[in-house]
Amino acid sequence: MRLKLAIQKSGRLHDDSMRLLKEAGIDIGNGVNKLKAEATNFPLELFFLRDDDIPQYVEDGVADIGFVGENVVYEKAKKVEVAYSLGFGKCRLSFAVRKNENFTGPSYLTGKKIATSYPVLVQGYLDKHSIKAEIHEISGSVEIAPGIGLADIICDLVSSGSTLFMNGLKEAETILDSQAVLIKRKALAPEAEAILQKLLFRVESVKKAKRNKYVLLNAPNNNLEKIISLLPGMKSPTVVALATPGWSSVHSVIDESDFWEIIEQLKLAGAEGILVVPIEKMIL
Ligand code: PRT
Ligand code: ZN
Repeated sequence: MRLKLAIQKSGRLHDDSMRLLKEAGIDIGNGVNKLKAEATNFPLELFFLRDDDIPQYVEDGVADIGFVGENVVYEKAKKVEVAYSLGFGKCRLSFAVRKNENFTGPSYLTGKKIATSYPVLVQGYLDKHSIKAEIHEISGSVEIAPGIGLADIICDLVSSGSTLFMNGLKEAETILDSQAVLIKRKALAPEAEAILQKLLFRVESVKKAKRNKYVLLNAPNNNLEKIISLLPGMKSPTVVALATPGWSSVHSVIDESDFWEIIEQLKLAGAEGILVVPIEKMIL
């Protein structure tokens, strides 16, 4: 059997979804049609769909799993499970007001006209704050609504903020932080679940590798202990004697978030010839 994965046919999530599969060592054959494709070296079948339709297809079992934005998952509110955060497609769903206006908090929305493609999420926010406002659902170009007098406020996805800026709007309040996630059907067959676990194991090792760097450096033996203490490594650093007496080569793995600070300290401790190399896969 094959695990059936739905991904976006074209759009912002398509390329990153395909890249992730490739990095996980999964080759996708050239599909005979544009709707489906099969992996040549992994029990996976791909369906190319509009992102809005993916939760429904997963709920119905047409696909077992899907890659889709959390914004779509929560707006569609289908019976699917969010199983894993994929780390791409990051954005936020935010209210935005005209740039000369002051959003003073949720009560500011009372009685206002709000244009959005996310009526369910916006209504949820209004209900949570016991606020009554008018929601105008529009499917695209939400940012032009205040300019043409259709709405006072919008609620739309933002990433860089330049779309809002170009339309004379400013971000006021975020109601959802979103990224692409892996959703799965509730009650997946055990065989499908086993393939999913294999896929997740690969995806996780790709993600871990991206967060870490392999570091090689030369250390004077008289300060070797200090240098080793700065480098945690997966177990402990590898130390190899250099041909030059009194020096060793030290190899280790460090986390991206600690990276610059550790490099600074290593230099202060006398480390030289520091090489930092990307890691392709990391299996712990
Ligand atoms: O055809 P299909 O229905 O599949 O695609 P679509 O047009 O509905 O979606 P698409 O490809 O635009 O976006 C797919 C997913 O990408 C979204 O559901 C989000 O999860 C994610 N994503 C990440 C974004 C953005 N960033 C984003 N910036 N989706 C849309 N935008 C839009 C936003 O709506 C606004 O118009 O980009 C504009 C704002 O961007 P900035 O950078 O100017 O702030
Ligand atoms: Zn869409």
